[in-house]
Amino acid sequence: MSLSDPARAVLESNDVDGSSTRPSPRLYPHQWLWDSCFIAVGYSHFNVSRAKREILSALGGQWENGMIPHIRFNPEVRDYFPSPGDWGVPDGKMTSGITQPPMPAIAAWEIFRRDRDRSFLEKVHGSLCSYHEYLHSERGGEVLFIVHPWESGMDNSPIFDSALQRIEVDDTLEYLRMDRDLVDEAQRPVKEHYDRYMQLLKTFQEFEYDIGDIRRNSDFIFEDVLFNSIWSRANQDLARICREVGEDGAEYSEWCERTNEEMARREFRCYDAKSEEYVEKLSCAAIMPLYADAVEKDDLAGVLSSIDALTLEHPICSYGPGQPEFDPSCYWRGPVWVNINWFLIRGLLDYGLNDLAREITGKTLKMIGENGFREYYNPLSGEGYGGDRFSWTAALCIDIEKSMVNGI
Ligand code: 9WN
Repeated sequence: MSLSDPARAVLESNDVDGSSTRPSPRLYPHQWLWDSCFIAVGYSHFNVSRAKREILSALGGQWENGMIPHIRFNPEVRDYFPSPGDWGVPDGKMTSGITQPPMPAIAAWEIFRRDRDRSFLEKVHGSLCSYHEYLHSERGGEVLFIVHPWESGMDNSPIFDSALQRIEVDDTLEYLRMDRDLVDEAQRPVKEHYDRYMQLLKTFQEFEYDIGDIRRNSDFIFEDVLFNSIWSRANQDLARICREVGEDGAEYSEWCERTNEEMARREFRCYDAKSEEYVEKLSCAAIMPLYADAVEKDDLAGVLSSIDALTLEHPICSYGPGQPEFDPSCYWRGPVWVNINWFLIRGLLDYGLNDLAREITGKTLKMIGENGFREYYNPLSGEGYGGDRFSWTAALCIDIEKSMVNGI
């Protein structure tokens, strides 16, 4: 039975106002940046104008300096933590003060592939360029740094543990989490992590969101391979968008090349830019260079062995089994996430590794079919966890099912 119909119903039921979507009805009641990009990819298959509105709404939160925030708050919802007040961003904007993996150009290109509507690209092109200019000039150029684990989207991945440990937490730090009332505590980040997430928000406010000051003073400055692989791919897509609207996108292609070269030179390892140490832990970030087209065809052995090491009954783990921090039920410390499987399937197809792509596609759809549109899943049992009726799981399920039908 096709999963696309129930998936579509999930997306429609999480619709807020015809132009933005909650990632999950109760746990995440606002609009998140990379979630909306995945959601738009799903919508592009059955309601392309709704897909466009989702992206335009996410871009609507863009700051004057080009940064696109990771959350756009719905002013009518008051019971989510951290609230706009906790972020204290300049000019009282109703957004968070950090970004997320730079997916908008990728989503815009996916939408364009469905209906070839250049006027949509013309509408988003300026905003996408200023976002990329911001990332390039403010976040390090070749390989970008992130200033909070939330920017990676893989919040409590063990790859961030030692960087987070450096952060000293004020005695005065007080906050009230709500996620633990909605989801089993054991499946969410622990208090030690939350304290540090919140301490970072205090640091940002202390430096009035000036990224130069934050770079010099904050204890968390991290160069993540997932974020950078998406950055690279987004530059390829932005170059294509530029060409479609009659502009020269060569600069973005160059940025993509340079990021790929530098990631390869670092053997695709994440880098703690504060302690100046490579992170040797195996996480799902290791598969992302395939999506960025950053791996030479002759050098595929390394990434294929990472895929193998991340594969249990239900591929693929967000963190490698066998390492001490692995936990099959805790968020980004082991569970399967459908967006990561989607990146992997796309990357494998780009490299012509169709058999493996087909295998992972089949297993992903089976897992969703048996366990519902959940936020994340146990890689051993397939049990679903976290938010229910999770939007990006539904959206990407539609896209994955389509690619299956189209014959991989
Ligand atoms: C913080 C919305 C977001 C995703 C992230 C995921 C989780 C938020 C949280 O939910 O992060 O941004 O409260 O934990 O880790 O990838 O975008 O679905």
